[in-house]
Amino acid sequence: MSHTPTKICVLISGNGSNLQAIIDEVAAKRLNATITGVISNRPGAYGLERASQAGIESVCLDHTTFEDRDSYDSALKEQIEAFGADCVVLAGFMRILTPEFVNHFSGKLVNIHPSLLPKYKGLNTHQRAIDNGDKEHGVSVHFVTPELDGGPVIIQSRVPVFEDDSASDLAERVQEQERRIYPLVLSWFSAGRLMMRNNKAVLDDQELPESGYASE
Ligand code: NHR
Ligand code: GAR
Repeated sequence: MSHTPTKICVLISGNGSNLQAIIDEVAAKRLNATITGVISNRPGAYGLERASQAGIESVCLDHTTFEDRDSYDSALKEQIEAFGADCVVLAGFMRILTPEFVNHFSGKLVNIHPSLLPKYKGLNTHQRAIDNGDKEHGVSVHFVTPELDGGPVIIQSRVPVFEDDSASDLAERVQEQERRIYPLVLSWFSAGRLMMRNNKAVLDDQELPESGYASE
């Protein structure tokens, strides 16, 4: 069955390697979607350059030029609506979003977080995994809810932590997995197979377990 392409709006703050992975999957026709716009909260984010290279509209909404979180988030909401999005993808987006914003896009808003949630919510996850002597680390894609990094997990991918890893070694290993799983999740979403119901992630009408889809 074919569907109309899902309209995706991607929110970034930096490099945009996840954005690039999504751009590439759309270009390869493995993801039935259109990226209608990219928004960065940071001027000079390299992801803005990637968007322009791919001919995608992009906007910088610099949070430092807004009075408070409410006014920032309402500008963000208007810009997303102007792009006409069915799905809002946080891809290295570094601003906490207000409950009003999150609830408005409930079920359409996803994030990729660099840890095996519920471990290491928040920032500096790679260094925290190393400092705790973890043998395993990874990444989670989850629906965004008002609870920071607390929304239902859709999928996780695990990587080993080696003895002499630096945080950037580990980040690189994790990001290799990110580029695999984020487009996969978006392909489920665009096929109408993935939704959030009663604060659970549901794939093909089945509630996913706490750690999300069991890949391998
Ligand atoms: N907003 C809500 N309501 N819920 C979530 O689950 C969210 C969210 C906004 C962003 C991404 C998240 C991550 O994957 C995310 C999930 C930023 C911070 C943060 O502390 C924490 C978690 C995440 C993103 N940001 C600081 C702030 O004051 C700014 C830090 C900076 O600019 O470097 O917003 O990790
Ligand atoms: C990714 O590793 C993502 O998991 C992480 O930032 C990186 C962004 O990379 N996200 C967060 O830490 C969110 N707070 P990218 O800009 O190259 O996609």
